[in-house]
Amino acid sequence: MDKIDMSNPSMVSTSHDVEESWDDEFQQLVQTFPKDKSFTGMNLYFFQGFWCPSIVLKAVISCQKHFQAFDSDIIIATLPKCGTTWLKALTFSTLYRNQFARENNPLLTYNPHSLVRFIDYDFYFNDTCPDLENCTLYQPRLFSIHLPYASLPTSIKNSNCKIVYLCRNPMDTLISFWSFFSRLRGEGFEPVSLDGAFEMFCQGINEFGPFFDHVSGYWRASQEKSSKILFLQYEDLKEDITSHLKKLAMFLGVPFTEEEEKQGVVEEIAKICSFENMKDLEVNKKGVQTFGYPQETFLGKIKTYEIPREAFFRKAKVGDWSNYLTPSMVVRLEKLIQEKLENSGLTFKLFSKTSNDITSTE
Ligand code: PAP
Repeated sequence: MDKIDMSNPSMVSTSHDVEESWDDEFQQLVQTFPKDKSFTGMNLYFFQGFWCPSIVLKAVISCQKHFQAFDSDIIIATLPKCGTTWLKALTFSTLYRNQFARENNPLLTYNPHSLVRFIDYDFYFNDTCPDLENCTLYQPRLFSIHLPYASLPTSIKNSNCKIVYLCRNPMDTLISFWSFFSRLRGEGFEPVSLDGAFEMFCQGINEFGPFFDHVSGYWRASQEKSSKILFLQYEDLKEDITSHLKKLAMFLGVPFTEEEEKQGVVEEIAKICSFENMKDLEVNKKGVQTFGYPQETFLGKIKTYEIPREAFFRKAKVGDWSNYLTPSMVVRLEKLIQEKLENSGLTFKLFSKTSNDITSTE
C-alpha cells in the first residue's frame, strides 16, 4: 500500500489562502459576520444561524443564489462525519442499479465522493455559476450538501426534488470528527485537544453546527414533508441495513422488485457498500480525494483541496465515543441531548444492540 503523507494540515492552510483570495466586496460582507476558529484550525463564520467554514463560504452564497434544482434531483444532506460516504455509496448503488452491470458497480473503482459530488464543496467551490445541466454520470442528478435545511438553496426547498438526510448520535459524530482531524494533522504536530473540541461542540461552534439545530431542522422538515425528506439515522442503518435499503429505494421511487429481492440484489448492495468491503478496496486504501471540482473557469486562488481517501474509513462503530469521553463529558452531552430534543420525538441511540458494535454492557 502507498504511504500517504497525512502530516500536512492542508485544510487549515487552504482556509487562510481562500480568505486571501476574497475580493474587497466579499471581505466587507464577511466582516459583518461573527467569526470563530474551529478546533480544526479552520475559520468559521456565523451566517444565517450556522457556522460556515471559511473555505466554503463563498461557494455557499453562490449556490444559494444560482443553484436550480430539478424536480427529479436527489439531494443527500448530512453533517460532516455522520456517514456521508456510506450514504453516498448506498444511494448511488440503489438509484442507478439498472444503469450499470451488477458486477461493474463504479464503487469498486471510485470513491463515493467522486461519484456523488457536493453542491457546495465541489461544484460551486471554484465557479459562481457552473453549468450543472448534465454534470452527473447518470440520471436523475444526485448531489450532496452539508448545509442546514433553512439555508438550502430555495429551489431545493420549493421544487419536488427529494432529500435524504442522515444523522448520527452526537457523541460518535464528535469523536469521528476529532479523530479525523487528529489523524490529518499527523505526527510531529501538536495533538488536537479533545477537551477543546468537546467544549466547542457543546457550544454549537463546529462546521455547519450547531449540531442540534442542523438535526432538528431536517427532523422538523421531514415530519412536515415526509414524501420530500427521508430522515435516517446511522445507528439504525448499522442495525438493519436491508430494511433501510428497501425504504430508501421506495422513497427514491425505485423500489426493489420481487425478482430483485429473490436474486439478493438488496443484500448485494448492502455488502458492496459495507464498511468492511469499502475500506479494503484498492481505490479507498490509497491516494487522495480531491474536492473543489476543477473547472476551466476557475476564478479564485485555490483550485481544489485534498484528503487522503483512507481517512474516510476509520472504525464505523456505534458507541466508540465510550473509549474517549470522560464520565463528566458524557453527563454534559446527555443533558444537552435531553434539553435540545425535548418534545421533538427524536431520540439517539448511543450504543448498539449488535455485537459488531459497542453495547452498553461492555
Ligand atoms: P465525511 O463528512 O468526511 O464525508 P462521513 O463519511 O460523513 O465523513 O463519516 C465518516 C464516518 O463514517 C467514519 O466513522 P468513524 O470515524 O466513527 O469510524 C467512517 O469510518 C464511517 N464510514 C465510512 N464508510 C462507511 C461505511 N461504508 N459504512 C459505515 N460507516 C462508514
